[in-house]
Amino acid sequence: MNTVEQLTTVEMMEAETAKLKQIACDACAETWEDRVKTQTPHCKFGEEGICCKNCSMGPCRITSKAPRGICGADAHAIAARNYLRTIAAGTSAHSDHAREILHVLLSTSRDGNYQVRDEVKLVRLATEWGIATEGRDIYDIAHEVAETGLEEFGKSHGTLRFLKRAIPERQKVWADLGIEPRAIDREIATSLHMTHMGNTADADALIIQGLRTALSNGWGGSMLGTEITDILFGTPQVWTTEGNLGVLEADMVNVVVHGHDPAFSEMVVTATEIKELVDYAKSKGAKGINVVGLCCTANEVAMRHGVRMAGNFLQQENVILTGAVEMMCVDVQCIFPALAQLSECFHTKFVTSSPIARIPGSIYVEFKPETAFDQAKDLVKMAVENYDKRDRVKMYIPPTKQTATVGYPCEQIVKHLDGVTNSHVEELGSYRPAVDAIKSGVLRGAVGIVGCNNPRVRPDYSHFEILKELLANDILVVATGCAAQLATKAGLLSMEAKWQCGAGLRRVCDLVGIPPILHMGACVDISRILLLVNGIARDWGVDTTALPIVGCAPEWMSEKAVSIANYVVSSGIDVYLGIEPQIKGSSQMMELVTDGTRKLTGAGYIINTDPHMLVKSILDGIETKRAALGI
Ligand code: BF8
Ligand code: SF4
Repeated sequence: MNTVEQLTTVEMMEAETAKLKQIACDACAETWEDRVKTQTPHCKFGEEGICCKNCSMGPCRITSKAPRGICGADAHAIAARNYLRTIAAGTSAHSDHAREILHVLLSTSRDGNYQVRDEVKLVRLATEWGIATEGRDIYDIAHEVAETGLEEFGKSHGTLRFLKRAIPERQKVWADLGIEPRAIDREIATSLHMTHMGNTADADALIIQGLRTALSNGWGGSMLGTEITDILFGTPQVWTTEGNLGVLEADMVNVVVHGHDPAFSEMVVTATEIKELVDYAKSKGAKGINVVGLCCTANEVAMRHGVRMAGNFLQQENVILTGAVEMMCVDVQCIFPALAQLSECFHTKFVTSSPIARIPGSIYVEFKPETAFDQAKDLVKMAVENYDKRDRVKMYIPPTKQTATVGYPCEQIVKHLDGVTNSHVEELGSYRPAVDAIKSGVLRGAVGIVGCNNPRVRPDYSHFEILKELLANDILVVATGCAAQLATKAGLLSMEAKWQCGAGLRRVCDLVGIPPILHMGACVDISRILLLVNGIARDWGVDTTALPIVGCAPEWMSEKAVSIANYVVSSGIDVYLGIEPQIKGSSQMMELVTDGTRKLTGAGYIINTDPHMLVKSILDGIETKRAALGI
């Protein structure tokens, strides 16, 4: 039985961090906690979104005495333009990630560094896109799928292919609003163009372009990223693994993979399993090689290999502070540049691998599909050779870790639901059992908990409080990103965590054989949640807006998160935010992101920085939707 006492509480996590902080002080190292102090208070104009530096007549800052910039742009125009630029940047990150993965698919061959692991999914996608498969070599199909996917970024005509995956009601909303994204890059370029000095000053129009740009992420870049990653490295399976700093090993070579692009981390993980390198590690006095993940990369490799997870975003420095890491390999996104300097206080080799994320002080090894495996082997060898440089006096690995069951893409969820649909349910391969459980009230609804952790609030605390409350109230939770990592660290992804649940949810978990929080992957995999919610809406026969299903980002911080929030809202799903977006200086923008988008797409933001108030509003929102459905 996993009682509340057996969870790792935020207080326990903070106590471990405090010990590591002491090590940091002793090592004269600086961490984000120190920098938060020097950056506080934050600039009010930036916080409220009313500083414009889109031309060199500025920067212009809006106050009651200076209500317009030099060009005449007011607070609403400036906040909306900044907000759209944030969405465009977030969209670019997920989409460029997908583009890289498509190039890896293009590089695949039977005897190359990368192969196709999920041929069924490849053929299914080719068929969906009208690509011939009959009698063709699987690699010919893969290359044509890759080329077709790459066209989604820059095609001159039409709209994105994956929009057709949405329920017809949603497609109609998008068509009526004129927000069906065209090519992915085009929406990003249009957003930058619209916000260039001397263009759009109308917040309504900027918000609408924000919805369209964000859709090109959710139903474009992110969905491509997820699909192609599954084709390349396999659609995730259920694994039992572990999470938190205790997954680092005192007597093994520790290699950490951090970032987002699985093309890199997959190769590093594979290299750590090579006998020759494991033997080499043993010859250096280690018991073997221990590879662990951080942030979204942790989610990717945990779901495909069961690799253990060291932690989430704000834990990245803690991992190095243990003094037990021989190498940290990073690719793109959410990587603190501070890691380079911090690594210098220890023996850790900090390796960057992408031209997209160059960090001074790192060892830069540009990763290429043609040489990927050899490069990964060289890196792991370098890590092994670093083992005897470890200063054991400085080393402290907090002992805490929790068991986690991970790996629930839509395919696994459907498979598990099929397992309980004996004679009484007609269709296999549907979400009907979940729909029935929600209709009957055994489950009150479902919530997708996503996003980062953030020092603007007590890190991890909001996630923890909200998750516990949702489970106790019979809400099924799906999680991705660093939110899923917090659930891992806390012990809430354990099968045993059902003891945290209300009676209805516990019954469902027992019957279906699932933990109460379903780990669906990295942030790019929120595209899986889109398909899940659309699948449920289809099986229910209602629009997504009617479902007692919502999204929540309690501690979001990145531009990607703003883009995600906007595609979720565009997809008819309310988004509950625990961090305020940087638009407060414009009353019009605050109205637009809450009630304004609701008039357009049927969904909007609900914002509350108090996690207890936020979870109460989620529960109220779900009950309101249930009442409207008459259930
Ligand atoms: O894409 S949850 S801190 S790691 S942005 Fe980053 Fe936020 Fe973590 Fe993954 Ni998502
Ligand atoms: Fe100022 Fe207008 Fe230039 Fe922005 S675009 S910096 S508001 S003059």
